[in-house]
Amino acid sequence: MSTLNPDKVTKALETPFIREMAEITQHMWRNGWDERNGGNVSYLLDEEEVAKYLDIHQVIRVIEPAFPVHELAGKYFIVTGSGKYFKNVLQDPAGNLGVLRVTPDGSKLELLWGLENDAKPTSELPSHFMSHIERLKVDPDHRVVIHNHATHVLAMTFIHDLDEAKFTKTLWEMCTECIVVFPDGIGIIPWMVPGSSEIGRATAEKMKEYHSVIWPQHGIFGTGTTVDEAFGLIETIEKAAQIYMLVAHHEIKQRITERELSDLAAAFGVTPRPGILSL
Ligand code: 2HA
Ligand code: ZN
Repeated sequence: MSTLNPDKVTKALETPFIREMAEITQHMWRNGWDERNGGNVSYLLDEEEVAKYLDIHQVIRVIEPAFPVHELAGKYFIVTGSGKYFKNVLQDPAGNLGVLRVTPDGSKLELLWGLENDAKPTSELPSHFMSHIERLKVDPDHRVVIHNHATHVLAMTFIHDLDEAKFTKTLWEMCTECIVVFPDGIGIIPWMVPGSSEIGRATAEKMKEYHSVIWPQHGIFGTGTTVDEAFGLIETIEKAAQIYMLVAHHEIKQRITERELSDLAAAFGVTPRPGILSL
């Protein structure tokens, strides 16, 4: 690693979206969800917000994405770097994160800040970009995609049926707040090679209907309108999966019933995805 200039790091961390990225990646690493270079984050930014802190007319270099992203033309993102460790983001934001703008024709990415020493954007950029495209169609306020290797979610994919309805119902049953936090349930794709456009397409297909998608024996994608929301969603799913892994091999003496899940949803004004509760 190059020698770090403490003033440069401090200045970078004064930029709200850089600080948010540095803090959230640190949280996830401390949770044990992002060993080595595991995990990646992308966050759609407003041009005005970026222009407050960075010179948006100064393109550092041009990066070729795996495929053109016309739907995201002109949009700004802050993303984690390929092969970078979440553990290190806070101490070296510019080496581990980058701010990118998609060119007007959607064919290239312009680097405006960070990704120093010729670093590249996350290897999962196809999944992130395709997920942003689909989530934005459903919710214009959508902003954030987070991928990590949440431990108990991953563990659960070894021992639980991967049917989305069954998986979702089990998670809803684990903690009272779950049905309120993710009434739309959880999407699950088959095991696939990561980093590819194929896994990106499969993930994004699920994002048409779900805020969160599980990659069996790998990890989870969570989305939201803010970093807190996307992270909070993953945290809640991970907590439910943890409870499942704690109780799965024990005799269950009582549980939240379907009637109670229904009552809960009604009390909090959410509509559970149809086809999961049999009431
Ligand atoms: O290496 O998590 O899915 C980053 C990843 C790949
Ligand atoms: Zn991963």
